[in-house]
Amino acid sequence: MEQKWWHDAVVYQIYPRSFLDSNNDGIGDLNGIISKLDYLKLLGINVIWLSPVYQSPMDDNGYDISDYQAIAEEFGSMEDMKRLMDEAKKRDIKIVMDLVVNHTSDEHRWFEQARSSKDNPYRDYYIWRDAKPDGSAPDDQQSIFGGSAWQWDEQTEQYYFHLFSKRQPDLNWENPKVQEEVHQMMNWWIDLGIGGFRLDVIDLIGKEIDKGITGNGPRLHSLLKQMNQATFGNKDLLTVGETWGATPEIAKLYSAQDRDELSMVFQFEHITLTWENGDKWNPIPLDLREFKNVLTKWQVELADDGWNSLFWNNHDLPRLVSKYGDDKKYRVESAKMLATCLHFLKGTPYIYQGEEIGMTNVAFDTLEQYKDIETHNFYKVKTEAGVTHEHMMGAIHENSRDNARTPMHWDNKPNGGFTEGTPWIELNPNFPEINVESALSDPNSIFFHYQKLIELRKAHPVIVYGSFTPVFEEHDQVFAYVRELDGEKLFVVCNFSNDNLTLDMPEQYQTQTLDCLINNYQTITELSAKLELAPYESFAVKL
Ligand code: TEU
Ligand code: CA
Repeated sequence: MEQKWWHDAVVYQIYPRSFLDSNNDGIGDLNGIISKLDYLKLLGINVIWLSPVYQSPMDDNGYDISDYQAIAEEFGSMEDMKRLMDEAKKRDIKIVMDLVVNHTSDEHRWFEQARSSKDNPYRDYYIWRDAKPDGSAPDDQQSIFGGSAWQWDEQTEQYYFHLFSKRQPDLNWENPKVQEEVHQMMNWWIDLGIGGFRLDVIDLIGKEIDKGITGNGPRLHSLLKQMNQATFGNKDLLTVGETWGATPEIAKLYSAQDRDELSMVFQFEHITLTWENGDKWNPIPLDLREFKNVLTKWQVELADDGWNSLFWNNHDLPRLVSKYGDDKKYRVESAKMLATCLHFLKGTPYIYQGEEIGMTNVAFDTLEQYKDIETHNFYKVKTEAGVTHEHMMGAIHENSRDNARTPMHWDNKPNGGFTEGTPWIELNPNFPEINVESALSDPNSIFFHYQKLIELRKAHPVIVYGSFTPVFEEHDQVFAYVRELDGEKLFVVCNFSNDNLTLDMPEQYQTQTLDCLINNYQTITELSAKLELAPYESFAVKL
């Protein structure tokens, strides 16, 4: 496998709205990010994935773009954006832009043109169909945000298609003009000096509407090859596709080196294990055996071909320590364990803002305190279908996207130092205990654990390129594995439970000479016949 700069990189995702507000209007902004680049440098990351900062009416917090080549006023200006890129570059940090091209905002000038008349040259940039004879929608395809995927347009008397909110009309990727416009826009950003793209719901662009195929459509990979050739192909950028429907086989189509499509994709198989039948509003407990099987499968299947993205959470998902750890008694231990578990796997790790200080899910009392469009749409859809308010509030507490979107905790001052104004969404009330200032003043904090993990990845090629072999495969509470490269062998053990455990250690791993790389309780000095593990204990040792 040809080595790439992003193989040993660690990416940090910023959700700008919730990161840091520099002008006290209650909304995070680009100047806020610039003022924290030294903090990110201290953490050690190489790349920032910036959630959308483009001009947008903010129906979906910027994932509804009305101008791809302008910055939303509330986030700053194009000058600020250029300054962010310059300042990041000085610190060897690259900026990966979020590319949302499955759809635009209904305020994008292409859509304004398209909806103005049936024969407008932009009409075909979007997907229009006639009503059925009885006036109803062309078919019963559903939006991912709930309700029909078809919206009636009064003026031109046709329906248009939207897989997300009705203010996010889907682009028609069958139209070569759409492809060209998007490629031009991408090249404009590449020329500005960005480090790559995170491609939002990219597996939807090959859709065949009339056959009801949305994900993994027949033209998807040829579209990506064309995009690659027309834009980032020979530019050595990091490109990561968001692909909810990827299996390892599909992931290799995107990311195998001879395919010339993307660097890597985000797969969600490990995430949806806690959703009953794929429904996040029916959360179910984590089955660690299943979780291990999924992660092991991805490690094994992409061992020689393709590349994994490694993540536990993002701006759409609950906080990792609440979902997979213990966000109360063992918050610090379990946050470190989860970090160790992920950062010793093969692939490129992603850290979501606040993860590095162990931020937790929030549980607002009322629906009104939530701001997310998906949360509100599904509350309505589900309660109208008979689901109780109590059930929905429980599901929202577990899985609402706003768990990830409450503002970053910088210190214990009012609003956690995020803003001196009124924050656009309330803070998690635990900010006085969990914040950056206190993390930086404690050498044993979660923050410094992440810093060490990032350093270790740079220092040990075995973490980046080594083989992966699971250990204790049948165990219900422990995820353990060995990584090996050119005679260097690492052994990683993670207790995912709050129990004290005793395991029988296979003879081959018993040793009195080892080097403990990282741990979250005592330093490991030897491995004997019995392995005693404290709640959420984890370590990585070099055998
Ligand atoms: O997410 C795609 C997507 O499918 C999610 O909406 C997902 O179904 C849900 O949030 C799971 O919790 C991407 C972006 O990451 C998301 O923020 C956008 O809202 C969406 O696309 C539309 O652009
Ligand atoms: Ca602001």
